[in-house]
Parts: sequence; structure tokens; C-alpha cells
Amino acid sequence: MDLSLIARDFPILSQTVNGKRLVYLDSAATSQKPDRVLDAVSRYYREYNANVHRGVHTLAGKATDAYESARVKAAGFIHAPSEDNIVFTRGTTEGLNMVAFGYARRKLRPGDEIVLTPMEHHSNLIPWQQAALATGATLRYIPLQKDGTLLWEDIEQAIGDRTRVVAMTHVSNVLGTVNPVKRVAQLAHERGAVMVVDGAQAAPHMPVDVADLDCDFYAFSGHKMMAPTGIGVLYGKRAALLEMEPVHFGGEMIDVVELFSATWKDIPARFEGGTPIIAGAIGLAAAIDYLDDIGMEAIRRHGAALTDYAMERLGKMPGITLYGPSAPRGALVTFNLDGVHPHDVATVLDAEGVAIRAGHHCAQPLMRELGAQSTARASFYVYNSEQDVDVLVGALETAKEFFSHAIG
Ligand code: 7TS
Repeated sequence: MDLSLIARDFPILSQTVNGKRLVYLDSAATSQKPDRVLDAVSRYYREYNANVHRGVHTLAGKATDAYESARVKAAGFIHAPSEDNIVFTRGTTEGLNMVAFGYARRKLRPGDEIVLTPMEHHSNLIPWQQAALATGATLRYIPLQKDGTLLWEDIEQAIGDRTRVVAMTHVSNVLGTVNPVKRVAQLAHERGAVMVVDGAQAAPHMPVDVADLDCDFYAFSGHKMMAPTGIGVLYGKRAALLEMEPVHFGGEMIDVVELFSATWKDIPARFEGGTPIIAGAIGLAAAIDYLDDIGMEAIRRHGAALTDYAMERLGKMPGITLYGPSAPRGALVTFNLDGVHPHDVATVLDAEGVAIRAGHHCAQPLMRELGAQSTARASFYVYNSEQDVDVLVGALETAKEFFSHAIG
């Protein structure tokens, strides 16, 4: 597939913003959606909108088939052994909360340890703080190297006999660091712990094989991989899901209900209380088809090439501080323009039609480690090109000029 033509599939990208061609460099926050996904969602609402699993009428059957085939598709996308390993969620945040509250909180005892890294998104940090508070378990952090990576010796030291959970991001949304989650999962298992992976920034950008990683849980969000907002996936090993309690109780998830008690359906239905995110799952299936047609390995290579190019160009600009390791890394660059607040940088870039994110990126502890209040971040996806990076660099030159009084 010719990647240079892919942007045409995304209607939103053909607009101008502030009189300039829109250069969307904020896909780590949320990706844009191709026609195929928009059409699939629209078709559901226009042609077979119905609730799932409960109606005998034709539309209900069609909707149920589409919803359940999305589960099969999601399983295939991450090489899960079965669709029963796939719980549909609202996104990564909900998936990680389910694990922390439905699984870990039941298992943790005072003195047990939860091992994390300082680069975690708040979604993979606060649920564990809460689980620790509720159970008397303690949090332990693998220290971060200056270049934003983890040392294997530090990982080995942090994961001990009291570790019950290791929760780690696959790819950092700030540093771009790719963590060795397969090796960590192996170590966690040797020490009697479960491995929980935050895949929010990995699943959209590289081939993911949960069977090969051998992690116990893997959570990701549809909206960062071309699907609508409000749909995500929590993968769990069968044994782990069987030990997890539901956190949402109500319709759809029950087997038999008495006045004073109830029993649950099998996994994964027991985790999907209430009317599920039907349109979202259908959109996710269309997004997976679209990504598969391009090929996840091609997407990974494209992101890596653009990131290398951006690192090289930004690295040559005086006054720019870059954060995170060199390759391998996720498809993003995080930086600061010396003496200028990233929000001001982002505002000047916006006037040039360039959309980036500025702030703490939901990783306040990491910002403290980096000694930065906040940072600017440009993130790429398959619809971005080297030309987009050139526009970014040009807009940064404009910002530098604009703020030259501030940076002397
Ligand atoms: N984990 C990581 C590594 C993330 O990057 C994000 C979202 C989440 C979890 C949470 O995902 P959600 O879909 O449940 O919200 N990250 C970002 C970001 O970097 N900018 O905006 C959202």
C-alpha cells in the first residue's frame, strides 16, 4: 500500500486550520478516523441499530453478530488464544481499573508489593495507589535512567518474592521508551507475580502478540488506533479472568438473579454489565481491518522512520531539549524550547496549522523526574509524512523567532 496516499482516507485531514493545511501531530492523544470506520459506525446506526444479546428480532441478531465478531477480530489483532480473552471496555483507563479493583484488590495482602515505573501514565498509577491503600500493599518503583529507559539490573532488584503485581507501560506516551515487557513478564512469573501491561501507545503502532509476551493482562484504547472513542480492550489470560470479579453489576452480566444474591455469566460477558459499546466495537473492527490491510509491521516502520527524522531535525535546532531515548522508541518526540512554556509553543504552532500536545501528558511524576513542569509533544501516525515534520520544524522556527526576546 502506498502510504503517501493514506491521508486521503481521513476526511478530517483535508481541512485548513487558521488558514493553513492541518498538520495533525497529536495521535498519541487520539488518532483520526478513516472513512471506513466512520462508514461502519454510520451503517450500524442507519441499518441495524439494536441492542445485543437480548432480542430475537432480525436487527438484534445482526447487531449481536457484528458485536461478537468484533471480539473475534480484536482477539486476532493481538494474537489472543480465544475471543473469550477479550473484554470490551471504555478504554485503557477502564481496563486497568478493572484489573486493579476486580483482580488485584482481592489478592493483595499487607506487605505485598506492586512494582511500577515512574514513566506510567496516571491510568496505570492511580488505580495501583488505590489498590495499595485499600489492602496495605506497597508500591515499589523501578528507577528511571537519565535517557528514559530502565536498567535490567534495576528491574531484577525491584521485582522480588513479595511482588504480586508488575504493572508497566509497553511504550511511554512521553518518552517513547519501549519497555522489555516480555522479559519482565517472565521474571514476574518466576517471582510469583502477575504482569499487567498498559498497551495504549503500543497496540496502535506495532504488532502485538500477547501469547508471545505471556503477560496476564494487556489493556489498550480503540480511539488511539483509528476507532471511535469509548471502546477499548482488556485482554486477560483465561485463568486470570476467571479470578477477576466484575466491577460493573447489572443487566447482561448475570446468570441467575435471586432477591438476595446473583450469579454471573461466563467470562468475558460477566465483565460487560449494561448495554455494551456496540457502535464502538463495530468501529473498532473496521479500524482493525484497516490497520491489518496496511500491516502493523509497515505501520511500525513508518512511525520509526518519521520519529528518527524528527529527532534528527529537532536535534539540530539550537534551544531545543529532546526527552527520551534514541531508537527503538514509539512514534513521538517530546521536547521543550528553552525559556518558552510549551503551551505558548503549542499556541504558535496552532496558528501555523500544526496540532501538538503540551502539558504534563498525564504523567506528573515523570515530569518531576525530567525536571520539567511540562513538555511539548509531537506524535505521528501512518497518515503523517516527512513533509509534516518539515512543517513542524518550520513552525518551531517561527515560534523561536516570536519568543526570541524570551530566549535571548
Ligand atoms: N496509558 C498510556 C500510556 C496512555 O498514553 C494513555 C492516554 C492512557 C493510558 C489512557 O488512555 P485512555 O484512552 O483510557 O484515556 N494518553 C494520552 C496522551 O498521551 N495524551 O492524551 C491521552
